[in-house]
Amino acid sequence: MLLTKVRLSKALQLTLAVIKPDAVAHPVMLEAIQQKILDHNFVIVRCKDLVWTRRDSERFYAEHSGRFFYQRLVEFMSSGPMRAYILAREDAIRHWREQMGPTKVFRARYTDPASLRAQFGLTDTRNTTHGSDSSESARREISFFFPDFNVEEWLEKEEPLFRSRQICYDPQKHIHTLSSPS
Ligand code: 3AN
Repeated sequence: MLLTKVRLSKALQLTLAVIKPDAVAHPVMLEAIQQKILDHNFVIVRCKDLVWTRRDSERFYAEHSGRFFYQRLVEFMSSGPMRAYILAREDAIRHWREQMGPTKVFRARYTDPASLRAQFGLTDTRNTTHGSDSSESARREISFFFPDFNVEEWLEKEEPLFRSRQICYDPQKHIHTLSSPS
């Protein structure tokens, strides 16, 4: 367990972040993305590795059915292991999307060369990461990936504790936990 030095003074927002199969397949990319999450002071509330069925992929991306890239997307997202996180931070949704960069890798390389998609993205489909784009989609997506997690309850009970107590990082489980009150 590592004690972190993060001071969390502002209200924490939750977002859903996913490392997609293209990046999980490469240990160096996976490690770099995980490090970026820690370096940018996100609190990792939950983390899990999972593999989607094609049906999971179709349900999650239902809003894109009919788009030219839909078949390619659902196939890719059910092609191998992914890592999903619930992240907390002040303005977490915007900050995580900033770290990802634009959807299109070619554009990302021009406009946001330090972003994850610019650095590691292969194509517009295989673009390393996912992040919720609003608090409504964060709620929906968190419950899609973590059906047992209660957003309201966490915001009410855990959020104040994460802001008032010291937190520790568990490198084995890849999550932050509260240190015991002194
Ligand atoms: P973002 O992930 O940046 O929020 P969305 O929600 O528009 O982007 O698209 C969901 C996913 O669909 C993207 N992450 C990407 O994998 C895929 N996608 C979006 N646009 C394209 C495109 N023009 N060509 C290929 N794949 C795309």
